[in-house]
Amino acid sequence: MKIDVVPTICPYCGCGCGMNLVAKDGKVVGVEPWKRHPVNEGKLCPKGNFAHEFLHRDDRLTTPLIRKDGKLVPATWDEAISLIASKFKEIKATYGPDAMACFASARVTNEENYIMQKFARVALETANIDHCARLCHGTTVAGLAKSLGSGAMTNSIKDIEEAKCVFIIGSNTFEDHPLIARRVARAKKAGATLIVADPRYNMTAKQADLYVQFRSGTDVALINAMMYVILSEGLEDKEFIKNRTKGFDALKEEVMKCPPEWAEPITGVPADTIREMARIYAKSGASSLIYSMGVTQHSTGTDNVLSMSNLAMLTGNIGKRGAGVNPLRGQNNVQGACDMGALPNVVSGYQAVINPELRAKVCGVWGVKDIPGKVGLTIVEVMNAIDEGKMKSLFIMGENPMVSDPDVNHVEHALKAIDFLVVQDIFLTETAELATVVLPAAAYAEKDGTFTNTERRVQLLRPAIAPPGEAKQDWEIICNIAKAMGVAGFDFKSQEEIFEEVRKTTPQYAGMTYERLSKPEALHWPCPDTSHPGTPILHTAKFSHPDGLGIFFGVPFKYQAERPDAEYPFILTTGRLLFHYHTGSMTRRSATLDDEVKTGFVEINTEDAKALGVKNGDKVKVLSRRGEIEIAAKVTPDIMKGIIFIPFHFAECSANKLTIAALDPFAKMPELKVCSAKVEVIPVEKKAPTGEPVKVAPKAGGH
Ligand SMILES: Nc1nc2c(c(=O)[nH]1)N[C@H]1C(S)=C(S)[C@@H](COP(=O)(O)OP(=O)(O)OC[C@H]3O[C@@H](n4cnc5c(=O)[nH]c(N)nc54)[C@H](O)[C@@H]3O)O[C@H]1N2
Ligand SMILES: Nc1nc2c(c(=O)[nH]1)N[C@H]1C(S)=C(S)[C@@H](COP(=O)(O)OP(=O)(O)OC[C@H]3O[C@@H](n4cnc5c(=O)[nH]c(N)nc54)[C@H](O)[C@@H]3O)O[C@H]1N2
Ligand code: SF4
Ligand SMILES: [Mo]
Repeated sequence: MKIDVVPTICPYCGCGCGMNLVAKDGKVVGVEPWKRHPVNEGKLCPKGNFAHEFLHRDDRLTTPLIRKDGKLVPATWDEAISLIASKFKEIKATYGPDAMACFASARVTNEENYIMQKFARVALETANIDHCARLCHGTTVAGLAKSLGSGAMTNSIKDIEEAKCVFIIGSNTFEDHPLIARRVARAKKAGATLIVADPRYNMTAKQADLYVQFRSGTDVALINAMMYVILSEGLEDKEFIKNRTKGFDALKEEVMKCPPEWAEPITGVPADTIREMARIYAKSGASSLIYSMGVTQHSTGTDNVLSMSNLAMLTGNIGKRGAGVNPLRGQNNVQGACDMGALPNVVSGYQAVINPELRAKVCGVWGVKDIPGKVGLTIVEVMNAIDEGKMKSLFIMGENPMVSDPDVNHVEHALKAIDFLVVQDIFLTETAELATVVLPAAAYAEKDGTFTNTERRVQLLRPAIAPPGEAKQDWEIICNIAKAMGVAGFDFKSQEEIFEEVRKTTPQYAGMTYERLSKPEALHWPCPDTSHPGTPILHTAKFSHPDGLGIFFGVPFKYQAERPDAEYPFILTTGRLLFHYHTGSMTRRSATLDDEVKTGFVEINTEDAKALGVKNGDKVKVLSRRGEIEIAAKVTPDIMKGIIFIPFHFAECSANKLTIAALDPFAKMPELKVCSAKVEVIPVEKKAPTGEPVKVAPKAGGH
């Protein structure tokens, strides 16, 4: 019997906590703290603590599966790879590369994402490569690129401790980024004021000194009114505005139309509360602004993000310690998947595909003449293109759109209609069940490679065990398909070899080596050469635009795409719970986590529930213009009147059967955080056949 303790990185959220996997006889039997890890200093949240439980489930995918006579049956790797290679070649020859698309994954390594986007661009010669960042911080990448020149968290996680004020808006940090929340709690203990603005009095709001409940979809109105207060009381940082920014007049013109009394009926926040939050934020000396999905997942998401940087620049709260604009990146490697160019408009290092010089540079390293120079389709656009008969093949690695995309009835229709669907995952997900070929991948504990966390820290994974059955590394599978198609440039022997190529094409990563990354501190990009120490704080002296200036934008308030009316009177918002992760493919297979919350529920405000005649635990029907679900009601005063909330983790009562695919015009982000819905009481005789009341998990929502 041999026990190994292997230091690696948590496979769930973007905090990027370090942890030790305890392996015995080829199995991971537990997780131990990594005490000196700079992100989490030995602490883990429940998902990290139980991150080994799904690894040895007997429903892990262990062989390729091919659909024969309508059924998925086991096949050899040779069969699977040669079928995929010949189908891809046939579809490319018949319909052209525009009829093909690939989805990369924020769950797998940088190297694997790099290979996926190279595969799309070089082997399929298609521009259609995207991943779930589209549904997540796509608007952050677009908005911060416009205002600051670069779309990432400006300060480090540890730096939050130095804030004098932490302003959290649209982020349930204590449930969704618990080890960043720990830094917020420490800042507060040291005297910082915590302001939380959110439509739900969630676990994070409960820690606040000032909690501001406001209506979903009204962020721009709230922030504009805060800036009105700041300007009319002379609280802006005049030196900073003069020396480091441009566009102030446009901002001022728009903001001065938005007094707090104007914002009050739109947001539902008393004008005096808006004044109070503006004063605390502007006067603290170092205010850290933290935001996440509540801000980004809107058809006005880019506008919302611009408002965040407007507010920070107006008060000089950027480029210094304890301050910053801090979008908390969601997935363990969503920052990295974006850095690696798993996006339809840029190759690795955010180099625009429409720029011939940048393209030529990358093509030089790849040894190819050219790659597609146009911007490809995004996730929702790919689903629409399938519907229109224009998209014939889709290769999905590590995503589960049948649960995570908006309007899943539409997604299901599309994925059933497409000619050739390949899904590469660790489990047979709702999406994999619709595939023509399913490919079994190795999970995080079975691989090396790197993840980049939310603060741009690039960290090394280390394998603790071998993959189950015949499952293979994601990078290896993609390279095998490319080689079977006869395409050169995919002859890699390890993730480290791939990383060496990443360094050549990606300026931000050029100075990193596996050896340098093997230290616990790792390195924050940009790290342009091997003597560079990395960059924990961005924009200290200048912004990333060519002239070094940050840009203000006057942002007029716009309502969401679908507003409540007599037929659908509620605003439906969606999001997450502490114990579950996205589509539940891993957390619902982890006994300890699954035990905490077994299924979904809809949060309804106590007064609304009374008016509807709904009691806590009643099964109700929730309907939108796109679909309907049956779900247990959780009656609570914690949610604002007129708003209902459904966690999107549970396929059997899927929030995304209801959500809307209305898109932000710049980032093509769907409006996952607001649509209109109605709630209907299910008459008693239609309840569960046993007559038993529907159980609501006791700890649902982390309360
Ligand atoms: N436990 C757990 N942790 C996770 C994940 C998970 O699935 N489970 N997923 C990871 C990923 S990929 C991501 S992106 C992050 C997301 O992390 P968060 O952004 O914290 O997650 P959400 O619950 O989607 O939304 C945050 C909050 O936005 C609020 N909100 C709703 N509508 C609005 C609005 O119009 N404006 C504002 N300002 N707020 C609004 C909701 O009430 C909610 O409390 O979490 C990461 N961490
Ligand atoms: N209504 C609503 N919908 C949402 C959101 C919301 O707030 N509300 N949030 C959106 C956001 S922010 C996000 S990020 C998306 C997430 O959407 P998805 O990325 O589709 O969700 P996940 O469940 O994380 O799916 C990842 C898949 O990768 C698999 N996987 C894990 N590790 C590996 C590996 O090493 N290799 C391979 N090949 N596969 C692996 C998992 O089993 C899982 O099936 O959901 C979005 N959808
Ligand atoms: S905070 Fe995030 S990275 Fe850390 S243990 Fe929890 S899920 Fe894992
Ligand atoms: Mo996300």
